[in-house]
Amino acid sequence: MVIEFSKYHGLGNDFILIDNRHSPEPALAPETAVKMCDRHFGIGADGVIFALPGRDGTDYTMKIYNSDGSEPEMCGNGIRCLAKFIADLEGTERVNKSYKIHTLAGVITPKLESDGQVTVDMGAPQLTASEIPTNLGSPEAKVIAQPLQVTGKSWSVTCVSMGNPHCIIFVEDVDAILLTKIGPQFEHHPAFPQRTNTEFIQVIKPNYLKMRVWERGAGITLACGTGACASVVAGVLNDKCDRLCTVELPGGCLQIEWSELDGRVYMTGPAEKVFTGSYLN
Ligand code: ZDP
Repeated sequence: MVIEFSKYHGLGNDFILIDNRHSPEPALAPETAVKMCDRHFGIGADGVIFALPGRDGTDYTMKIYNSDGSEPEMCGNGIRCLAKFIADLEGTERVNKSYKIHTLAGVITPKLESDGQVTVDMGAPQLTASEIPTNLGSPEAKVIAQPLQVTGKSWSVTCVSMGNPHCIIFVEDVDAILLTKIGPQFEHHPAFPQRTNTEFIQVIKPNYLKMRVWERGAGITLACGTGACASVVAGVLNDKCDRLCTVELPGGCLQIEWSELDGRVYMTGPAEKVFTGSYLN
């Protein structure tokens, strides 16, 4: 079988995009997505994203597989890529166009800006332990600067859901963190029944954070949009940063605002098409 695809990235967080507008069922099984994401034996990507028909009055539905075949609820960099992919498929004038996208984290609305960036209304963060989900503290309480034992050490963690789970840790020096060793131990810690994405954050200035991420189901990536949003929310909850903040990731910067007016998080960043191709399955 030949699978037509397009390759996009948002700050080096890269995705294989599939036109699946003809059916609500994704054209590929998760095992095929895993093979396509392999950087040596496949195309190479952090995930596979399908543009499916809209559900419940939305324009489109986004379905995503991580590179390990698991299915996350949401993907911030991925939805910016999806917005550009849809504009390319529709062949429409892009500027100021917004789309209502159905995701497992609710309706998310990306908008194409005149400078080529994409701003996404990511919705409101969820903060109670049961929503994240984590079994740290009581189910109805927020998890802010709670101690968690990992690698024989106590870390102060703050948990935020942007539809998908995030565990945020503020550190003095993000470059000193041994991500490949520590990341998996957070991801698979019994405190997180759905596993977790883990962000290490260094506060450079109140309006500028430096972040490194270990993603659930994908490992080290160059950027994580939902993670950048969750980190600014965590920074505000800990009085460490402003509500409007630049987040520097290994792949570049995102602008994040946790709006005081409506409580929603807005993310602005780039999304680029790299190539198209045919994959032989
Ligand atoms: O929650 C998860 O399992 C993540 N690995 C999903 C992907 C998140 C992403 N990096 C983002 O930008 O939000 C794509």
